[in-house]
Amino acid sequence: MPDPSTRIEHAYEIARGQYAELGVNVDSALERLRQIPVSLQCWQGDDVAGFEGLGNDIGGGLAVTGNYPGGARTPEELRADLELALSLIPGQHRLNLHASYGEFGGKKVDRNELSDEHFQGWIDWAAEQGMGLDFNPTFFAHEKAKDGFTLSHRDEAIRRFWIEHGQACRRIGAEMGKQLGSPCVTNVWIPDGMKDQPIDRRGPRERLTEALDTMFAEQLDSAHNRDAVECKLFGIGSESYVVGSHEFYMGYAISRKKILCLDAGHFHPTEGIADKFSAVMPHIPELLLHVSRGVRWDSDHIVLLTDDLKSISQELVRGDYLDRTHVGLDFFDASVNRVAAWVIGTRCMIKALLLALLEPIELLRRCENEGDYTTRLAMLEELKTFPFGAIWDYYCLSQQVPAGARWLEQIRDYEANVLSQRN
Ligand code: RNT
Ligand code: ZN
Repeated sequence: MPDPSTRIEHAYEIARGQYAELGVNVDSALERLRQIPVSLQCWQGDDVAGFEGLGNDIGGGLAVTGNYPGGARTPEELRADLELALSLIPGQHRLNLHASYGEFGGKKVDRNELSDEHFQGWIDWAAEQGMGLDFNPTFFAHEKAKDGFTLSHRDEAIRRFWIEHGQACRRIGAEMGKQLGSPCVTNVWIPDGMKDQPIDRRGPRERLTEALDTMFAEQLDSAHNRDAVECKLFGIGSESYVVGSHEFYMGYAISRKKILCLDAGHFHPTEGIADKFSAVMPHIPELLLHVSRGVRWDSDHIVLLTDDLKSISQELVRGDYLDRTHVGLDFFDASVNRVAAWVIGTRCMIKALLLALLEPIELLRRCENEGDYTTRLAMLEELKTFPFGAIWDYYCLSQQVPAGARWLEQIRDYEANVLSQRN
């Protein structure tokens, strides 16, 4: 038996030849893949709890289910968990932080008083890791969000409080981007909405428009901070009306030149986001993705290599949108090892991107342009049994991360030695 790396290299050479027969240059596909950062969501590590001492009462219609032991309780633990996850994922990636993950040194700092000093620990750590940061104001898990409204609240003082929070977060994002030399995408998602039959759908949307305009008024260098807005169809407790709906934010992003964030779980269950990229991209500067997996509802299951995920990456590659797209993950599952959750989901995201980069796009496009839909269909099916796994294993090997399921051994060791000591 040859040693695993010799076997992987050998299989790679054969697979590479097979793709080359279709005109696919595997080496350039891998080179391109290396340059696509995926932004890992910090909140998978601790069930969206954050470090403000609020525990699991996150509100906003967000539900984390499962009680697998070992969730991170401190910034140090979360960073250690992330370091392990990152060491098992090929490529250079980013971390997506929420404002509730600041380091407050035991002091009570309210959301409108946040500043970059509360995130310096994260910035320093990210610099050590050579990774960029993305950011999110936290418009939930707070006394002033309890009645389901934040930026669109009818009470001017509450609105003002959340506007100040957003303003503070944009400045923090800019500081992160400046210090790390890589623009921070600061994404706004608010839970605002109503459970049952609203009489006034107009008022909250007008107030939200105004609040966002005020929040975004300060000009920040786009080399440091870029603003994104995230829409949603409905949430738990906002089934009848969501202020920041798709139409709302699409109009907002287009008219204000903001990044539109499409979360894979934020539409009707049979509606995929992949088809939307080419519809919105002619009108917006950049796209942010929250790649997620809804099972029957926006359940934020761990991302797997599903047809939905494959379509998302195919559309990014086929449409040549990668340069204008920020790929972020948004899932949180507390029913399995949380570090493994990051590794599984992120590796699947990267696998899907690789699969898309390995498509014989020119050949498929030629078939389509010639009206030969028979070949197009036949080829798409034939590609499903191409030796993609050999290319993936080689990519892992070349990025010094375990190929195959061997990464799990390290998670098991960590669980036995570190996670099991937490309670
Ligand atoms: C909620 C949105 C939002 C959150 C994170 C934690 O439905 O998807 O992106 O998941 O901010
Ligand atoms: Zn999201």
